[in-house]
Amino acid sequence: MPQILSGRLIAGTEAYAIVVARFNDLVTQRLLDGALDTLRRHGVAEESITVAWVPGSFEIPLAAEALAKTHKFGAVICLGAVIQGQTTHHEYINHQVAAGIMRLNHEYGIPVSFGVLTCQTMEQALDRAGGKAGNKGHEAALAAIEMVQLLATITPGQV
Ligand code: INI
Repeated sequence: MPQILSGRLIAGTEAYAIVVARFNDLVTQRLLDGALDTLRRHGVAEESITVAWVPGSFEIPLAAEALAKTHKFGAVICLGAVIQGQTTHHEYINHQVAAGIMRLNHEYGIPVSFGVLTCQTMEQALDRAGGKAGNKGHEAALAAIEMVQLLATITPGQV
């Protein structure tokens, strides 16, 4: 029989940090609401949640790193909404934010989840922030909980 490891979706006592970008806050406030609702529903205590607002998605990795560095959090959830404009500006933001967030996962060994929308239109973004395509804030929070629980099962001597 193989040993099957998977993270339960019941939060433990770990604290969670959320970094959320103010740019396009019509969308990001909804992502934040989705993430908070998910954390609460899965058992994270109110006092175990910290929310940090940053100006735009480009600033997310720096704030997430500062939070990870405190070693107070089991995971950091990153939320933003990059919407394509008339130039290629969004491409630079998207790539750097995704790479920055991935780097933090490896550097700090905690889940730093990617709830940053990369959309062509505001309509697409709203669809993914509680509209007809779900809520990516919810997904990012759920992924963070699952990964915290999974990593807790992967300890030397247990696997
Ligand atoms: N930031 C976003 O979060 N979403 C966007 O769509 C966006 N656009 O399109 O410009 C955006 N720009 C701001 C950027 O994240 C930084 O805050 C800014 O460049 C200052 O560093």
